[in-house]
Amino acid sequence: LAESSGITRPKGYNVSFHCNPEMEKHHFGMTHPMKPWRLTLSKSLIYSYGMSFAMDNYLTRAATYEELASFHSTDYLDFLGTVLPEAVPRDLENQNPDLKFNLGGSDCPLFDGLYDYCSMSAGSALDAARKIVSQQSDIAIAWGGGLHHAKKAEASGFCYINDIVIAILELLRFYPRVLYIDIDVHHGDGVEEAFFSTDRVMTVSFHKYDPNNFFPGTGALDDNGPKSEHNPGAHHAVNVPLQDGITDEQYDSLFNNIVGRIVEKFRPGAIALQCGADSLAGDRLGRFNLQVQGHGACVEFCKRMNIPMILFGGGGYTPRNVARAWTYETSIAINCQDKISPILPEHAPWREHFRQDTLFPTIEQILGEARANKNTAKKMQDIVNHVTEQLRFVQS
Ligand code: VJV
Ligand code: CA
Ligand code: ZN
Repeated sequence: LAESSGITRPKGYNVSFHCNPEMEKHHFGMTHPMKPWRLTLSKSLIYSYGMSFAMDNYLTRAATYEELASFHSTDYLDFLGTVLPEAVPRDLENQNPDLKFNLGGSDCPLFDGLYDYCSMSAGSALDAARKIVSQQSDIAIAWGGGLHHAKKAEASGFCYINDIVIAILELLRFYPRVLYIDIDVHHGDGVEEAFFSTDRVMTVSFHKYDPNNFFPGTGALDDNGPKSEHNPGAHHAVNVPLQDGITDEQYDSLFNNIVGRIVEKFRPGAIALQCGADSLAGDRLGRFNLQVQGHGACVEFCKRMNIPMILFGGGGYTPRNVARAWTYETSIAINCQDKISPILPEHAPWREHFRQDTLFPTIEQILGEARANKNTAKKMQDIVNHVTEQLRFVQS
């Protein structure tokens, strides 16, 4: 299979792929936008292309309580580990005085096996981080991670455990500086907040920003870390607020410009890239016009810098497009993006679920008509100018 598809191991570097099929079986509820099954769909497309032959594949374990406690409070973990789905009365969601930590509402419901689901997601992320730290992998992939909203003692926006923060803490045992980049359509608030007071992590999130109408409402251009000059974390949070309908061309030019400058100045030893696929056109919750190519171009840009990197998943609420993006991005990691067929493999499971048989549907195929683009050239330039100015305060 690998030979017939022309996919071979990349020369001179290693890619590892970390997943736990048990994680994919969990359910947030019938109509909840977060569908762990999208991980099964993604993986089956990746395997159909024969890409597993070009990577080290690991079945990951669940993270231990102690590992989760490297970031989360034990009060929160103890509650998460013992609360039962029955704790939510069906007609009184969130009214139950026994529910705490923002658990049990419609965004962060309680479901069977919740604690297992969370510890598996964190386990994949930690395994990926350890492969990077031990230098056995140059790129480690954890599509089941990327749950960037979870706080030390609070669930938020479909996220309960912040696997990214836990993985970055592991990277910090070895690397003096880590760069976190977030291309999910939502602001990466949980990761930003976790590293607010250190200059060893820079965070940069690209997101739709509309404080009153789009979750979580934070991430303005001038939210750049603690204002106090005595706090080393000052200036180490970069926020790129965007509007509906941004295109591949605009996004990629902004991404390359901003990430290029940050890497030049901050010189990270490792990169953690959250690849939330809800920034794609046609996403159930997203508002952008990105295509699989434009989303993947961000991964390609980061890879070309030759810095050890973890690729995390994240959001993504139209599973067929999530699977396309994470498949294309896996092919970029193993450097076979020019070898794989743009036509989905004949034998790909759920092939009819993809609607079109291409890996790269056009905006017209996805949406009928493109969403209006509200991002002006002036706004884009203002963002670049602000970040350029901000970086003057970052020590190299
Ligand atoms: O906008 C919100 C919060 C509300 C309260 C809860 N209602 C349902 C929605 C409005 C203010 N939450 C966002 C959370 C987005 C999380 C994104 C996570 C990630 O991609 O960044 C990383 C994994 C939101 N937007 C849409 C919904 N919640 C939503 C939740 C549902 C739903 C439909 C939409 C929950 C259950 C059901 N339908 C059945
Ligand atoms: Ca983001
Ligand atoms: Zn999101």
